[in-house]
Amino acid sequence: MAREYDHLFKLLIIGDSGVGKSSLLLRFADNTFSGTYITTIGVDFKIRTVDVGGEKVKLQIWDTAGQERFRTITSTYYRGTHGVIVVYDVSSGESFANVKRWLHEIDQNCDVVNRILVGNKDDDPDRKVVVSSDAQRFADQMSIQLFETSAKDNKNVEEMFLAITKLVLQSKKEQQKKIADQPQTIKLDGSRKNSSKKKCC
Ligand SMILES: Nc1nc2c(ncn2[C@@H]2O[C@H](COP(=O)(O)OP(=O)(O)O)[C@@H](O)[C@H]2O)c(=O)[nH]1
Ligand SMILES: [Mg+2]
Repeated sequence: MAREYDHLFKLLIIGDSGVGKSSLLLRFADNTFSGTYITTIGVDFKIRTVDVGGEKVKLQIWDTAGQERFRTITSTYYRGTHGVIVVYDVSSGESFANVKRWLHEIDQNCDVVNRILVGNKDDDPDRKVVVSSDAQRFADQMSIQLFETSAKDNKNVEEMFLAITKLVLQSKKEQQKKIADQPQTIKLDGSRKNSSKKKCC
């Protein structure tokens, strides 16, 4: 029987309330969009399996269920996370200004994690206040890839999720290679080095 998947990754979507996190998840996982505020999607996460270069990657994507209103997310959400999607709304300067706080929160909870920056609601030029070039400059400074998306118009959503998936897959392969290249040493006391609690994955 064919294997269900080759890799299982946990992704997290964070950012200010109302920027469209739940909408991005519903677009990607169910290909639907609702014009109303999505207070809850009924479950903590959604699953979608994607193909990356012939490998099946099962994504478990967690939504924050409204706790982002308090501008902080409990550290249990971050546990075991491979990739974090940080979302702002291109029609809200405040949500863009808050990206720094969200990045800081990731740093506090994770030693090693892949990140991607997303400017959502990029579907109405009249309402756009976060200029692409400013966002791109900030993303470059932080060494993060930037995607401008619209969950409403289904613009760049697939591309963005695939990009973070590829980053996570690449990190996993680099890590595996590092381990394979290391000389084999067995510690007799069974202790493990590097058992930092903060490490997300
Ligand atoms: N124009 C536009 N509106 C969007 C988009 N994504 C979400 N919204 C709307 O923004 C509001 C908040 O979306 P929601 O997904 O609940 O945001 P969350 O609080 O970050 O999860 C809802 O009214 C959505 O319909 C988008 O890409 N374009
Ligand atoms: Mg939501």
